[in-house]
Amino acid sequence: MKHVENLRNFILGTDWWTDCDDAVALRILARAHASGMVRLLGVVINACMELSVASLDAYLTAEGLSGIPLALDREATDFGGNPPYQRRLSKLPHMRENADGENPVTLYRRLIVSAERPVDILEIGYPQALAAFLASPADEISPLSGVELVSQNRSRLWMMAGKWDENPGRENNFCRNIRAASGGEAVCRLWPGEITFLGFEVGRDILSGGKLPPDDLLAQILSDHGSPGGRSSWDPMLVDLALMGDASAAGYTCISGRARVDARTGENYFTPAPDGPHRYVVRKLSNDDYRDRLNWLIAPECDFHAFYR
Ligand SMILES: [Ca+2]
Repeated sequence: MKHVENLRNFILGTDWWTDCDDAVALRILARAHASGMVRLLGVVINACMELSVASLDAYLTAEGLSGIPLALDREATDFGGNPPYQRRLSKLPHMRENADGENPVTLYRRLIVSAERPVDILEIGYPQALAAFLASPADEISPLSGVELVSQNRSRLWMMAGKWDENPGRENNFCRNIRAASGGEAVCRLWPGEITFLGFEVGRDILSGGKLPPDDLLAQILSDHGSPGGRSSWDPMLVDLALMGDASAAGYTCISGRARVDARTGENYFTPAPDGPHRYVVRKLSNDDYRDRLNWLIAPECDFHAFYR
């Protein structure tokens, strides 16, 4: 285990919406937190349905993370679709409902101001709440703007979004609606440091979660989603990449440059440049290598410390 003073701090943004790979990703993060490898400071839900906080609070509680600060973007009700696994989760023990969810901008500002170390921001959902934080002005929490807080903290951003093997590319987290597109444009323009993107093309063909025992809660979520044999691994691959903290060690090469998102369409563009602030990852291992790694990380018998040592 890494020494406690070297603990990395994470804040996760998740849509917790119609896809189930967020739940796979959260299991890995919960284990990283429980094992003392990182400190998960809080979670921002950036798509809102009536059971958003109740279902996520119940899942986090079941995964050993009760009481973690939770925020909810209550305005983000327009993504469409029918979230398939939240109702069953909301019947499990939990303490909080939507009314208890903090304002996302307040949560980002509060947690980053009080962090004593750089905070890694992980985003596996829609980017508008993160964009609103970046654009936030001075307030009673801090005299600094959101952008200034990120600069001062030296935060890094890891983001599952975009499709980078095409230019322009189209992917759900940027393209779902105008809220997602304008948020994506703002994050790419305003974020004052490094951004590492993991795109649609990276996770699509890696199906994880199909080897879980049937009585595992995560297996139930995958089944409720209609993916009992495993689901594309966009979000868990992003979390694993951020936990490794090093793209090469996590099994990727990187293309550096500058990313841009069209605020109206959500299409993403990339201009390569060796010294650019943005990069996207490209797989360098076989599909089976990534799948087996993720399946092990979520398995009941996984020795988490041994894996990330
Ligand atoms: Ca997601």
